[in-house]
Amino acid sequence: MTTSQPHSTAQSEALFARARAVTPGGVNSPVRAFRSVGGVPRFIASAQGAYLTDADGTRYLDYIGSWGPMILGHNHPAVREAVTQALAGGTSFGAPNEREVDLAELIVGLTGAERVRFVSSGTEATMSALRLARGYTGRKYIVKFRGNYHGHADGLLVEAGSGLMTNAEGELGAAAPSSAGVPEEYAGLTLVLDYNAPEALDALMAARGEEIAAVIFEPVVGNAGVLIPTPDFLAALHRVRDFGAVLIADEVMTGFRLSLSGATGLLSLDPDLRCWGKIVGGGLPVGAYGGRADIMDFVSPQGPVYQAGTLSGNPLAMAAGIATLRELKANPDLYRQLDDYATRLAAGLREAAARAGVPVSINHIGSMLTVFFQGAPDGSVRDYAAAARSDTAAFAAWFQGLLSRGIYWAPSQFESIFISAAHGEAELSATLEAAAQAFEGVES
Ligand code: HOZ
Repeated sequence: MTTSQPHSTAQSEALFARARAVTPGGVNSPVRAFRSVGGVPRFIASAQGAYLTDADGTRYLDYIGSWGPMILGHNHPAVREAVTQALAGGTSFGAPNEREVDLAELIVGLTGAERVRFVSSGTEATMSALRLARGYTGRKYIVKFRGNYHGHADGLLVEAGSGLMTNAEGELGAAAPSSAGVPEEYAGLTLVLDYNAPEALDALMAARGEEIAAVIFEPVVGNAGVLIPTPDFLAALHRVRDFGAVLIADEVMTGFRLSLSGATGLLSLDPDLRCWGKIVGGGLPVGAYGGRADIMDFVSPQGPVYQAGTLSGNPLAMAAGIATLRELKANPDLYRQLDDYATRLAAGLREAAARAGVPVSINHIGSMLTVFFQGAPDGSVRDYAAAARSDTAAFAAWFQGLLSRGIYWAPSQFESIFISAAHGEAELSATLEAAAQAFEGVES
């Protein structure tokens, strides 16, 4: 697996050409287009365990895991069985069903949230949670952090992370770090601060706390690459409630991934509301938001804040989510296993990079990890500006070196990788061997 091979990409190239004719940029989500790393995006034909197979029949060891939800590995038998069973009973009702209650009870039991509302994506979850916070407080302004990404709702595409950290040509920061089409009046209601800067947050709250409806944050950032919060920053986040602001943890990536109770549980946080996605749907399109009953009861039809959706609580998606959460609940040791894999992966990558003379700084927590191509000490990349100092050309060369050796890493410097239960010893050795060779091909 680790020999660099000129895999055929003819089928992916042909599909990409067809896709470009009918879809903007040939993809349905920007990072997938490989623009910041170059080359042909692989069109995936199937996925099993820790592996993806593309349209040309090449098998890749997958570190994206659909950007998080495939924590059990692709096509896990329990999830497949649950979806198959649900399918026999119909695909959508637009009416209440028992599985919604089952999944909500599971989430409430695992996280301590008192009420949950299902939607169909993480973007819908954050957008709805913010409307709720505004309805609950009667205030207009929200606070977010530079490089945090909370989906693509207007007002959240302000100094955002993920695909917004690179422009179409993959150049860092060359495009405005927000989107065209967002009226400045909306963006003006979003106040942006640096992540891990508790003094700035305290100062803003002291000056304008009475105007702030909500502070939304990634409890561990995945969308600027992995950034880990400092205890001081977490303490400052909790102080925003002294001003009546609603504290919203965006756990779309971290929920049920960093622990059974997410980053919130792992880091002992106590947000008012949380947003989920990814794992909650076991790989099917689901998002959710939930938290304190007195706030959640402002949601329609109980309260005056409107939010609705025909596909919310979809029976197939609920079935996949229930099966995934039940598996996780039945195997709590999995989190230790994932952390052990990631810790050994980080150590091996550090060693290999040092041998090749390539400066890297690795951030890792649980099963999330980013290799920043820069010489800062490990753990010191703590905000957007620090992440942005990475050498994206060196990252792209390393990414291509991995891909040609059958390892599918996240195709951007500013994303996390996600490890699954299906990643074992063979996968770890293959990755470290390929990574060492790929580092040799990076000009430093
Ligand atoms: N923006 C997502 C990662 N932060 C990628 C979504 C996708 O391409 O599926």
